[in-house]
Amino acid sequence: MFDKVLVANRGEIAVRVIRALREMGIASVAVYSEADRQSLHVMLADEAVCIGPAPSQDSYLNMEAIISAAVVTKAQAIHPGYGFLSENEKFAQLCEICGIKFIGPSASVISRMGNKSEARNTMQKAGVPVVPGTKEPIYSVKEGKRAAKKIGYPVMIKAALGGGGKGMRVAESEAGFEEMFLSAQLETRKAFGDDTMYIERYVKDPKHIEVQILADSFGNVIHLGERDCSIQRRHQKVIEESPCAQITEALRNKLGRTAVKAAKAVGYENAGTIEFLLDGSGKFYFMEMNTRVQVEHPVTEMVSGIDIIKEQIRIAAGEKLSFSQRDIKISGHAIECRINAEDPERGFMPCPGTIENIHFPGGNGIRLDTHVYQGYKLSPNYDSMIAKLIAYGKDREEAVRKMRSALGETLIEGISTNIDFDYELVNSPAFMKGNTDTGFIQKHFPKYLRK
Ligand code: MV4
Repeated sequence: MFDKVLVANRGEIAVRVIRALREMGIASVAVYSEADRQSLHVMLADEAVCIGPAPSQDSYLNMEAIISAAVVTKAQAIHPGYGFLSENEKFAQLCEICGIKFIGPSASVISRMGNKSEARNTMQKAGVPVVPGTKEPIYSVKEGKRAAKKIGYPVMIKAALGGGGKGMRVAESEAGFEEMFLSAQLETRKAFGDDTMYIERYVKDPKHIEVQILADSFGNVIHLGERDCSIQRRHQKVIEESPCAQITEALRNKLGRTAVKAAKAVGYENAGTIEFLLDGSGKFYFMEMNTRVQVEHPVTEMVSGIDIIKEQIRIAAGEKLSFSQRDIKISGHAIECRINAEDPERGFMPCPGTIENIHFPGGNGIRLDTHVYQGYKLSPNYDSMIAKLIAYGKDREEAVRKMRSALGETLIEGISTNIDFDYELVNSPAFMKGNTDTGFIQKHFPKYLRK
């Protein structure tokens, strides 16, 4: 096992990883930007190294500074968290070259899954279902139109290097294709310096279901069941839960087995997530593979009893998984609400400021992952998520009741947050029925999508 690990991240996930390291008896090294001197992850780590100015480009994305911090402090491994460098193949490669273990999959797997079109082809070859679509990269309107006609409208135009909704457009018919294709391609070129596109049949209002997998370096792969992350606002997840409320046990098992097959097909190592779209008729399709730990991993931890961060560290240290699929038992139900420093009255604009007063909820089955505290100053340089509230109950109804109670108890003064919005969603009849799909907010809360 490692003696010392560097955490190349900030915020709640850095705190989460540092706690896991401490519990495992491993020393932790935090890195921080000039804006984060007073951050909780800096205070909780055994050592901390300043890696640059506030802008992420100059600090949390500065590979050389982070590698240098690991070398100077003699850290043997780096945990990248999510976001920042977590899915950067060059960073994983740089770690490999410098003899520092990157806690995640190999650079080559990150790269192969980072190209969504290539990932699609790889999965199709492995027998994992994908939405009918193009195999060859598409660069022009002419090629695109020909492909779309074959697939059948409506189609979804996507960027090979896309993700999070960037470079993605729906074309309802051939008449609107050119405009949609060109705007998606322009967005892609600007964002990723690449204009490779692919096209799929459009699936209307699917559920976003993702399966958590763990793979060790001996080829053992298991899954920890699914999460329903359908409730999103402008491609930002708002509420996640596990298990999904509306699928059969047969479908659940099929999703799990398919995710394991997908991970094995790419020789995956460490924790990963396979994203699927599930349509109204129960058919599901591979979308993307996320080669990192996810924001919403706690809901899976609550229902499986497995500490995903600790497993990531054990796997990276070369340990075998200490359990098999048979040992995994999913019980109860967990729901997560993201708490963001943003103003629902102003189109969910991020609104940094100082947290003047804060009261965290608690009690049986309540978990709160956060890096903020009374007096904490939120920097405008980073993501607006300030906390994740997770409620665990013996069944979905109990989890919903606990979440409702815990949201009601939460008090954050000094900044605007989306807590009331979370409360409204959780209390809606549609949510209580488990009636989630990616059109949920559009359908039930259209006022929150205007502006
Ligand atoms: C789709 C789709 C419908 N049909 N692909 C959005 C981000 C990226 N991960 C994939 N996304 C979608 N791909 C086809 N062929 C609908 C979405 C989508 C979506 C997916 C998950 C969660 C929320 C979403 C909101 C809008 C669209």
